[in-house]
Amino acid sequence: RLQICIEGNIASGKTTCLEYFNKTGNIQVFTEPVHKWRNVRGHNPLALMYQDPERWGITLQTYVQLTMLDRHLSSISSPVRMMERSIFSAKYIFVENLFRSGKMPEVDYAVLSEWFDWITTNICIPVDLIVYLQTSPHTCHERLKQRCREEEKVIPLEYLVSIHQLYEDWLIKRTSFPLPAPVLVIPADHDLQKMLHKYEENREKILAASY
Ligand code: DCP
Repeated sequence: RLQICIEGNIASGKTTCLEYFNKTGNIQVFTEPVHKWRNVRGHNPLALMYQDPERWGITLQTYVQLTMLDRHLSSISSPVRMMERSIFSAKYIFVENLFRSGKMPEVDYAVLSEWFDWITTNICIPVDLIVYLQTSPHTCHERLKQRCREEEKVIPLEYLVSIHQLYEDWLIKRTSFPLPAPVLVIPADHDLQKMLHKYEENREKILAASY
């Protein structure tokens, strides 16, 4: 079975990419469990994190780690599965960003890291390919403004620049953290029509990773 993870900055177009592949053949697609992060037993840890990252960062990221693990391990019937982001980017990009920007206390970072290390040492999380939707932070900022998700209204351009830099260090420069799989880069600053065309172009290459 082939496991593909779609990675990219906030509003880089991951959902559109997954929707494209969802429509075209025998691929099981999992979008990000963001609805869970906005409502866990009536609480909204995503909103809380944006309001006060020092206090609520660990709360959101602990829950993200659980929901990602659940996604990675869920059983499927089709030969190919695709998911939005991964437990790896949750840790290497988002937790790392909170910590490095001084918005996560060192003890919270230590506890999350211990959890992450335990999980990745004791549980096999197979990933065969990472598809990186590479955007400029500027494009993402524009798309964010258009999309108007309530929680995300507070996201400044600098936040997207930091996330972008962490992604580039991890997937392009390869200087920060281990890569769980080979990386296919798709430039993703283009409009919807052109992006759909690009997914079509790369379709074979992406699915070929299974053979
Ligand atoms: N988020 C976070 N920590 C994580 C993962 C995500 O704080 N470990 C936040 C960032 C966004 C929200 O969750 O505010 C949704 O994440 P995505 O960017 O992955 O989802 P999008 O819907 O923005 O993806 P796209 O627009 O590319 O389809």
